[in-house]
Amino acid sequence: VFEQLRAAMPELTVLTDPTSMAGFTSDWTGHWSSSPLAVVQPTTTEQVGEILQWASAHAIHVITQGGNTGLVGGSVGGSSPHIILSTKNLRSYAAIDHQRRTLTASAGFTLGEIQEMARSEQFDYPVDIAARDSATIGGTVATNAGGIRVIAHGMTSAHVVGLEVVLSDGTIIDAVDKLPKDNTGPDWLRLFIGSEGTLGVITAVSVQLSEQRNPLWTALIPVTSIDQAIEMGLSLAPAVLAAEIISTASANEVATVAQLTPLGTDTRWWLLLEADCDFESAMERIEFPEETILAQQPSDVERLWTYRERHTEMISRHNNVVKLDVSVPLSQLNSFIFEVSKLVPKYAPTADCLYAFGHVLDGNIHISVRDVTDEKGLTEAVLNLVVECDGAISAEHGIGRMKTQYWAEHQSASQLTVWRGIRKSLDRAGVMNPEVLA
Ligand code: FAD
Ligand code: LAC
Ligand code: ZN
Repeated sequence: VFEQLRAAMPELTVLTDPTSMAGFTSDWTGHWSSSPLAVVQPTTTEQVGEILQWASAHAIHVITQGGNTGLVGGSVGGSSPHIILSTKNLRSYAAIDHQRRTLTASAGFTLGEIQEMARSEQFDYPVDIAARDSATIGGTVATNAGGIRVIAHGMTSAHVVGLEVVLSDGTIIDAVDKLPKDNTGPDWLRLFIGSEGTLGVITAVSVQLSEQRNPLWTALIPVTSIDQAIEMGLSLAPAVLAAEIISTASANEVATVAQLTPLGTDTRWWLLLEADCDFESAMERIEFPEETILAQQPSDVERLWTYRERHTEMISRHNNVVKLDVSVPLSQLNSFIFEVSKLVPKYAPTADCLYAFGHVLDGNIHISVRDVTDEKGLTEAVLNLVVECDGAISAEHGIGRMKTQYWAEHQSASQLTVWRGIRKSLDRAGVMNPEVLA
């Protein structure tokens, strides 16, 4: 079946042998993998169009893959015949429009590269995640990535001002250069933000840039409870630029991996707080405990962030890990984590197998559990608790393969009908990541 594709595009990279495909066939967690017919690496939007037309004609599923850092299994395929369409080589265009303060780039640039381009012109692209040097700008839009600066700047969706997308019938929709004021009908292109490869391939993105807001101080503060962390963070809003919670136990596991000094053990939690008010005015509102670690120089800032940012990597070294990413109303976060810690021993050897960390002021907590003996049981039990709290079963990672079944069971019939109608009208052949959000 590839002859037609190869004949139409002799210059297209089509990998079919298992060794060259190996870097694409397992996701970052190692939990999800697939055996694609091929990995294709287009370099232009037109090539993406031809590939999709060809796949639709042959009923071959298309799994779009950016940096392959997604944590919910959406970037690899299932058991049906599929190809992986890697967007990493879509790198032909990147430019800043100074007048509008926007940056437009092909989908394959990494988030880190986009941040750097913005900074080099004294702007800021304020979406930030630990996977910045691998995740693509297209992938961050496709997942509506959140991360460590949402509290100050919002999710990816807050910054997207234009998109170029290709539908499965090969149609190219070029709306990358939209005017800042364009109210000509509903903005249905925004449906592609967070669509996880199910509606089409995002080939280029235009984002609004911001003024740089740099922290005036960074501190790691011992706290006795999640509620205390929330109270401290809220007392400084809107100067807060990041507010992240980690437990002493998990930070000390990171310390071992990253060769850092362990944190004191007299407290259960630490709050990593950054703000752009001066520290003296912060002290008027917060009573910083004596053990607070205040960064004195840039290398300290980096060190304090290492305790937080290397959590996902450290946890991935364990076996049978379940990673859940949820949010609940702030007022319920403390009790939610307490309830989760009570149910963990039913699905893992001990309560110590739980790692709870994350973007505390967003109500977004990452629940990871190692050595899980009943993955489905644990996942359902935690997600049921989330639903009871009127929370969201995905805060920022998306639904992917991992949560699709649970998601479908908890959508109302009318919500599912609307979603399936949208999907059918944009992907008539039904080939775009069909097992995700299904
Ligand atoms: P991939 O993993 O390749 O794909 C993810 C999904 O998007 C798939 O369903 C895929 O089909 C689809 N997709 C990708 N590119 C396109 C495209 N161009 N067009 C259409 N569909 C596409 N996420 C957060 O939100 N916040 C965090 O703080 C955060 N921290 C992380 C830290 C680590 C260490 C790691 C490994 C991951 C983290 N993530 C985080 C998750 C991940 O980095 C994000 O979901 C990221 O946006 C995925 O980008 P990607 O290019 O790697 O996409
Ligand atoms: C983080 C990822 C797991 O915040 O979202 O580290
Ligand atoms: Zn996160």
